[in-house]
Amino acid sequence: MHVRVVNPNTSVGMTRSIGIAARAAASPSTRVTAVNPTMGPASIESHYEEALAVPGLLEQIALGERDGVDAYVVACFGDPGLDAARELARGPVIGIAEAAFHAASFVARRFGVVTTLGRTTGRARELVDRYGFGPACVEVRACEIAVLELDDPASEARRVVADECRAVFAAGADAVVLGCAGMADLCHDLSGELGAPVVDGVGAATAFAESLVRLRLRTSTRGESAAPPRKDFAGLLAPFSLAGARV
Ligand code: 5HY
Repeated sequence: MHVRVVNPNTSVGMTRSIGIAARAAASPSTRVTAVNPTMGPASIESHYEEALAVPGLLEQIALGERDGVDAYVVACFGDPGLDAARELARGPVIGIAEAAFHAASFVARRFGVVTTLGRTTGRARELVDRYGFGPACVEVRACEIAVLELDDPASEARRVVADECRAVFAAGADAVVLGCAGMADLCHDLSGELGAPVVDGVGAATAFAESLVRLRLRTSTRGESAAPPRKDFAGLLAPFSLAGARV
């Protein structure tokens, strides 16, 4: 099978590390390709950047459909464009936040989230509630570290993330969800150091995507996830006009 992991921002270095995390979670027989759009923000840390990342994400989903991809991962913790991607894709589309919350709920009664900038905690809390994990989520904490700083070996990121994980456990959590695709490479070391589950959404989403394909489950073509109706798009978005229903 072929799982395509889409980093919706345009930072190639982050896409590379996301691909490494995804392949580590996938079966050896699964082909995992990690891509990012050629248009859009270098990182996603605001509603404005999230909104402007979605066209590039959807373009990558359309390209994946041409390539016969079996399932997709939206590798950004805000799960941007997830519902729209599900209208385009035949196979399953998994957001890393949704996947991480589910994975945490399978191994712990209560979990917390450690994310990047404080301004992103509102979206994280909103997704916790949207996906039905409000009662299970004891805290959402921010490291106040920029997404692209996570990739900088000279930064204090790893220490700060570990400190915030400890604070989440002190608040009563039994597991921690890492709130950024760029934290994926910290997951296993932190889990060992802290002696409790630390969940990375990239790996969780990749594993869930594989399982759904194995279960022969595809995104429904009914109701809200049916293909969008034909419609003209003007201006820069003219190429996003769709030919019609997906088969
Ligand atoms: C992410 N931004 O996973 C989110 C994290 C965040 O560019 N990739 C990004 O801070 O919301």
